[in-house]
Amino acid sequence: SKKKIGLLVMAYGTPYTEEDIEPYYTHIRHGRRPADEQLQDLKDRYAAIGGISPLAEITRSQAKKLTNCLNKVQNNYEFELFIGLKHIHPFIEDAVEDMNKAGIKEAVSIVLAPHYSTFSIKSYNERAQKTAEKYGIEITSVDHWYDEPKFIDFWADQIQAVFEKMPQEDKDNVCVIFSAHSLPEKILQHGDPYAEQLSETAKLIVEKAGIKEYAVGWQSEGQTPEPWLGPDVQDLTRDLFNEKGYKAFVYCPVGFVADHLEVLYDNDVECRIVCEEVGANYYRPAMPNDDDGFIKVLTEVVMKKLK
Ligand code: FEC
Repeated sequence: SKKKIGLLVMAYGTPYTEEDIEPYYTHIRHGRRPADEQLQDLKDRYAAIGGISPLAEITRSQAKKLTNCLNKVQNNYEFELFIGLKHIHPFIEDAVEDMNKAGIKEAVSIVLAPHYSTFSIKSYNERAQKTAEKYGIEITSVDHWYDEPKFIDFWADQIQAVFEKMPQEDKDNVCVIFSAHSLPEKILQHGDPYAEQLSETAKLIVEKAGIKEYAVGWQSEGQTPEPWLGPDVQDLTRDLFNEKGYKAFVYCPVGFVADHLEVLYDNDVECRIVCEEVGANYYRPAMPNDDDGFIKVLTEVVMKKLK
């Protein structure tokens, strides 16, 4: 008979209602309440993408489809899904507690973000492990999957699809900009692999898709006085335009896996504005979301970890 195993799918989380925005933002800021104008600014950005983010629904759908797919591709395990979020309920700790209540002793975890950083994946995994230890649950954690061949293929295909629909003039003068969420520059002092992993993802996609001109940048940086990883994608767009006169930019926020605020606002609103300023065309391939091809990527990553 099949062995029961927990599947802990971790993701960032998003406010479910407007009232959730303040506690959510406070949690992101490690318990420090944002100033009124910062809070208003965030509320305005959510309003600009339609009120609340589609992320909650997308995360749920990705996790459910992954569970179904895992239960289809093999016969040794029966995966039981638990969703744990970083900044809103159900929190990572809640998910592990629920695992314990369900009698789970062994689990595998994956974070819905491809690149490893001490600020991101490490903190998700540590929170899960800490709670798991309390209950004697053994969790095997996936650390990263930024170079998974099917993941590279997925983005290469998405970019090709965008190229195919472009007018020839854009195709001949296009630059692809790869990006991930910026982090404080100080992570580099501790040998954090985050920046290298983003470069590697970009390089692999470029090779696979036969892209001629590309650049790597960072986006969505925080509002703190310390330096953040750069160049920021907006500055980068202006610089690239001034140097090379590109007629089109294709934004690939490969550090994210869903349509959410950081993509729908920071790319689709803010980067588009810069493109309009300089007179270039804005393109962004579809995000992975719950596309079957992307679910296969995650399935393969989890299965490899169990072997
Ligand atoms: O609700 C939505 O649709 C958007 C969800 C969302 C995702 C996301 C991904 C990442 N973040 C990462 C790091 C930071 C750091 C700060 C920070 C701030 C915010 C704010 C919102 C927010 N993040 Fe986020 N992030 C999402 C949402 N993030 C809202 C607060 C307002 C703002 O700054 O825009 C800075 C904290 C500070 O101020 O000190 C650092 C990283 C990722 C990608 C990896 C992952 O998904 O875990 C890294 C999705």
